Amino acid sequence: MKQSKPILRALSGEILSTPPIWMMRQAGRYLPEYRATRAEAGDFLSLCYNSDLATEVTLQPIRRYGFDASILFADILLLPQALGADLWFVTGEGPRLSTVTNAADFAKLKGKDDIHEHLAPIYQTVRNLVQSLPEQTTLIGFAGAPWTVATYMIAGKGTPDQAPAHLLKSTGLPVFDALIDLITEATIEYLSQQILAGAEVVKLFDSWAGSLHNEDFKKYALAPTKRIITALKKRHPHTPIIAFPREAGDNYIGFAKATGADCVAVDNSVSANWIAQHMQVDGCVQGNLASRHMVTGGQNLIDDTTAIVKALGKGPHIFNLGHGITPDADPENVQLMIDTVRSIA
Ligand code: 1CP
Repeated sequence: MKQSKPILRALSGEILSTPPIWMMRQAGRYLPEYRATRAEAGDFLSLCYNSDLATEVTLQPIRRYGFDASILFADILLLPQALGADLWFVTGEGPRLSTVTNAADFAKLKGKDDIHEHLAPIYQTVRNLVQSLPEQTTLIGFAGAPWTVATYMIAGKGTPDQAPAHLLKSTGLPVFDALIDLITEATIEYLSQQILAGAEVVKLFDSWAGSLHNEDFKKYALAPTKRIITALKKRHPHTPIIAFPREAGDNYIGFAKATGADCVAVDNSVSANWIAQHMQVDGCVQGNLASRHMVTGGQNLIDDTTAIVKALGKGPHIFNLGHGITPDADPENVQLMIDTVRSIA
């Protein structure tokens, strides 16, 4: 199938003279219009579940910057909530969830097919976006990868080292494995519904993959990702999938081939030249400008942006940050990044 949207062309392996661009967390607190809509919604979760307002914030960065992709406005923690976990956000601190640390906690969770009523507003947001996005803009759906989602479900919050999840893995393996299994199966159903609603690409965020090593990486980052991709490809063979095993280091090498991902997103702990040499040989890559440039701007932003576009220009590439843009970013630096990328061609 010949694609015309730049992101879909890059994902199919085409080398474009100017890489398509989008940005992780492109709808977010650095934008005044996002803060206004969030205030109208009341709080972050109400914003996620209000399809009209979630559509609005998804469109805001597209209107302002004309990114090549929009990413559905939602959160990776909505799936645990759909599975029956309590979820709330503490202002200034982040997410809190009821914890899963033993068989009794696990038994209270719902099944993989019981999530859709809870997630119906998210599918509605996807349908709204299909109607309202510009013709050339690709719509990306997403979910958290099982390990990353499990770290939040086990600890009940974000943790710097994912210690509670590692502890359950070593002291309560049957519960840990059952949880990974349930999240894996539910994620297949969740992403499948996003695709049926109109998501053209889906992305799996494994933000904490970097804390898994050796066999653990294979078992809990690589294998669940492969299982999700294999199942989705069976149902939706033409939908490209981006995997993001953040801070995987050497484990990035061969990840696309081993999992069937069409593209691997890369953080900024590795250099663009390293990515070109070790990863782009297998296909499309996405990344990897340090998000701090969106705060600091200036010539350093221009230089690093230029270096990435040049290093990855000989293969299929989607320009992005190495991680999400932070709330203290200056919206003008985002424009400077885009202008720099588009001036290189
Ligand atoms: O307005 C606010 O105060 C909330 C900030 C916020 C936003 C804008 C959160 C809370 N989530 C989101 C949206 C979001 N989250 C998107 C929407 C699309 C976009 O990119 O614009 C996406 C894709 C996510 C994904 C997500 N949520 C991840 C994976 C990516 C990553 O950043 O590593 C993770 C780990 C989460 C959990 C989460 N949600 C929110 C916060 C503050 C966190 C991190 C908690 C922690 O510190 O561990």
